[in-house]
Amino acid sequence: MRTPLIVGNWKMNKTASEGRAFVRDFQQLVEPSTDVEVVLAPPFTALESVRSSLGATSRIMLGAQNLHWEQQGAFTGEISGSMLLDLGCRYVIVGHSERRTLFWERNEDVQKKVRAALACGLRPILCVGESLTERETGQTERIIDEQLSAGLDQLTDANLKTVTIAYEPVWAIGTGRAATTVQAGDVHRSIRAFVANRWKDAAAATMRILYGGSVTAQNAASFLESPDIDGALVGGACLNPDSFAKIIAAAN
Ligand code: G2H
Repeated sequence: MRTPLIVGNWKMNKTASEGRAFVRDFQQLVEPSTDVEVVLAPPFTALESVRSSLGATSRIMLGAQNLHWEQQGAFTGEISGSMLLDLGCRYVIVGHSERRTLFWERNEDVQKKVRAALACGLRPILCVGESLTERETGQTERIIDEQLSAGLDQLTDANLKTVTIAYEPVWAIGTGRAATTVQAGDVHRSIRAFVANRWKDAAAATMRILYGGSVTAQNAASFLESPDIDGALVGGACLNPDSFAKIIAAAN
């Protein structure tokens, strides 16, 4: 009952013209399908070229990798949710571990960003995940509960319906060392239990929880077969149209 969602997080890769070339190749490989939702999340500077290359009737959606929590004002270098919405974004990634670790985003900041996204009609993809030390010292559940508590704080049932969670173990990101399906499945189940506990079983049953961290065309199917894994947040492997198309095919 949960439509799989595959998100390509381009990170700081591809210029606007490279984005255009990607879409041209990618659209030859991906059949429009109602069985899986696909989101491309290029850098801000390529959003417009990717949108216009996709065309108005494309089923492939646009997402951003970050937003500021204010709508406008003196915040040099920042981008607001309404600006992203105006560029055609439907989704926005919030609290990615690279934002948390390299740009010092705290749970409080992530909370404000989730609320800002929802306030302007964007669907947040809230990223959570533990570091290797946290996993090895048995803190995985506590860390993720803290990230979820902050990120989802005081959300109404209606708001929660538009939120997606992405579980990305920090030690699996860009390292080529993906979590096992058992490790990912365990955490996904505990995330769903967290949501069921704070809201309702129905909210937990409809919540999409993606796995991210070294997903490839080779390992995607094994993750997507797991009943609690509803899609993937893909980094490195989404930069190549062929490998990203294969990951989408695995979700179909
Ligand atoms: C995790 C993921 C995408 P990669 O950051 O968000 O990247 O697939 O390169 O590990």
